[in-house]
Amino acid sequence: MDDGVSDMCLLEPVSVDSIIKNIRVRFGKDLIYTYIGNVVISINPYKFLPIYTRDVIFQYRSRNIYEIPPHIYAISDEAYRSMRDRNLDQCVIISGESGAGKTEASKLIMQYIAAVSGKGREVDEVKEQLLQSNPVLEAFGNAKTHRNDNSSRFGKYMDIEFDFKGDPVGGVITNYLLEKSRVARQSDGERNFHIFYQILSGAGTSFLKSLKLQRNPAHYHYLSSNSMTECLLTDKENFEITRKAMTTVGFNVNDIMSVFQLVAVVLKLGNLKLQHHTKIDGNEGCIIQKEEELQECAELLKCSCDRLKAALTQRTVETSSEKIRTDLSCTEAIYARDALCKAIYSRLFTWIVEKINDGIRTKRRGKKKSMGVLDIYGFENNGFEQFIINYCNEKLQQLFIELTLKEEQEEYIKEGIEWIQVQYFNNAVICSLIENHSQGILSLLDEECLRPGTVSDSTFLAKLNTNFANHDHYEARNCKKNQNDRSLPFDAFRLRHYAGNVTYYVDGFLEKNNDLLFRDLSKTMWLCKHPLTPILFPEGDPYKTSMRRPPTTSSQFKASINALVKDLQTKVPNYIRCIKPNDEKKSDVFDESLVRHQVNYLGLLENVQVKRAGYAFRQSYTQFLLRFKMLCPELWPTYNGKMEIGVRKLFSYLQFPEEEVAYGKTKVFIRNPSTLFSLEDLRAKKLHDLATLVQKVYKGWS
Ligand code: AOV
Ligand code: MG
Repeated sequence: MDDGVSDMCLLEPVSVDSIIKNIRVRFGKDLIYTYIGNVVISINPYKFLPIYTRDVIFQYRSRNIYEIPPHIYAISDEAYRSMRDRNLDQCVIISGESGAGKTEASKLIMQYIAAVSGKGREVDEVKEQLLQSNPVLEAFGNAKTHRNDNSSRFGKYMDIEFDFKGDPVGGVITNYLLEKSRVARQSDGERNFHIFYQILSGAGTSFLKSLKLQRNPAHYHYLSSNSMTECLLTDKENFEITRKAMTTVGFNVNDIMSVFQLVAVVLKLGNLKLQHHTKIDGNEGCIIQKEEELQECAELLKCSCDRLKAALTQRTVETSSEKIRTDLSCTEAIYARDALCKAIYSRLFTWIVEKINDGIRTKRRGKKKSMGVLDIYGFENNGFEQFIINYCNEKLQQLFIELTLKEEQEEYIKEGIEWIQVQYFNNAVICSLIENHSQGILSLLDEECLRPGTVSDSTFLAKLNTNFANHDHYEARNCKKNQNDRSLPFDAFRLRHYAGNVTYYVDGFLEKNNDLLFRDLSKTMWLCKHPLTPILFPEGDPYKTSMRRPPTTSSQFKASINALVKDLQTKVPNYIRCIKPNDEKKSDVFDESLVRHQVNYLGLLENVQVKRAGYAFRQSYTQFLLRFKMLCPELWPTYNGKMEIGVRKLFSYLQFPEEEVAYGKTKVFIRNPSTLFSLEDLRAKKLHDLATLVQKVYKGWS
């Protein structure tokens, strides 16, 4: 029976077609994992497979990755042991498009680590907290989208910390940019964040009543702005899971109440009907119809109804001598209401992450080892948030290229190993187009946001067009080269990303990047007696006089992504590349052109070529000899010659095939992992023989 090859380095011939065929054959047999060296390629089965049981976990425990079939557990084990035994901090970088299986993969890794690491009351508690942080974050940060019923609408990096024995002692979660626009509006066929539906279908009647909520989601404007108004069957059960998980990760009854009060406030504020109103003086204004809902919001927020009403319908302009109140137009008031709801929800989300961190933060002192798991949102089409998400994916692809294609090849050349360069597409040029310090898209966006005068999304677009008219990866209808491209709208630009072309509509770019909230609103939130709002809106503190402008969304994101990349670079990377088999979320359906597209942009062919022509293992002559010189009588116990000569003597004594080894300027390179395993086996046997000998001698003496 043909199961394909488990490591694509063994493919003959190597081509995109043979890679796809191999993935297809394996997918047909539910073999969803395949290696390229130590990179795991995972294809989403969209069905339950019996490959994640405790038995399977224990099969993978402490085994070399080539001994048993490819699995995400194998790479988890490899990374875990390398961290525990060799003291090398690890990171697992999971990439792939929306719905490819990244989040599931990240959970499987955590499940594996929890199962194979030590036990004990304290350690078990930490593990439980780390695992239970997932349902909480998914309830508040995931939503049903066209591409994925449980799509992560935020990026997550979980750094798990271990003690010297390799037992988890804590962790830190970093979250990246929640897609908060979803709070107020979703595309047709998509849903708001899960928690809204969970609470409506899962909370008991009295709890709902205390939150002043009605059970029917269709009652809420934010949940019924499209066709997906229904709660799902699982929402009810998931509410219980979320609530329990919140308790496990350290939320007390009051915290939980506070969180749900704010969730309720968001739904209720979204329901406020704002109506155009012409005042007696002829000026335009806006009134809130049916004030009961407003009154209930004020009760939940513990603030005065009048103040809340004023903040939602008026604006105070402060000059040096006086305060002037002006009425907001109806459009402005709706904008302000939605902005407030988005701010409450996204800040609440960040607060939840911080709260979880308070619970799992390592209390122990001393040096710790760490393993980071990165699960970021997949590549997407369209507006500002997707632009930021795609920028992040470009950065991660760049890191992949740096570490697996570029550095690898550069090292062979540096070490003087004979090498034919494998060509690959380097996306550094796109990263630079986006983030270049003074002249990238992000800096031009910031510049436009801060520039006085009449600025708008179209002045921003015009600026991009002037700056990037000749850039190979930038296209816009107003650039000469694209003038006749009718597929390009006039109010958009297109980037040629490594993963394909994406058209971005500029509508909302400036506003979303500025992310400013009317001061009346932040001040009102700060003044509420609700336990969380003053924490969520520190800038509303009227005693704080600093009027410094908060950093823009994109500059915050850029800084946090660069910090992330820096952190990842200090660790040994492990890669999981997820592939989506079809766009219908169906099992057993393999859409060849969709897979081909992903195989191409993930650079799998180049990955195989570099790995195949390269060497699986390398080490400095000195370190290598230190470990293995005992296998050669001429070197053992002491050897004072040149290190490289020593290693050559060792291999000649052991009679390994010549093509298995290459000698660089400072390092020895071994082609196949099996050779290294043989060396390790020989060493283990030698150590055993030596120990037996020592025992005999000792017995002889005593
Ligand atoms: P994503 O994280 O890559 O998308 P998920 O991990 O949420 O994708 O996977 C999407 C869905 O595919 C899951 O809800 C499962 O139904 C199914 N699935 C994924 N992996 C497996 C597996 N190993 N076995 C069985 N089913 C699986 V996104 O967060 O949208 O970028 O933004
Ligand atoms: Mg996800």
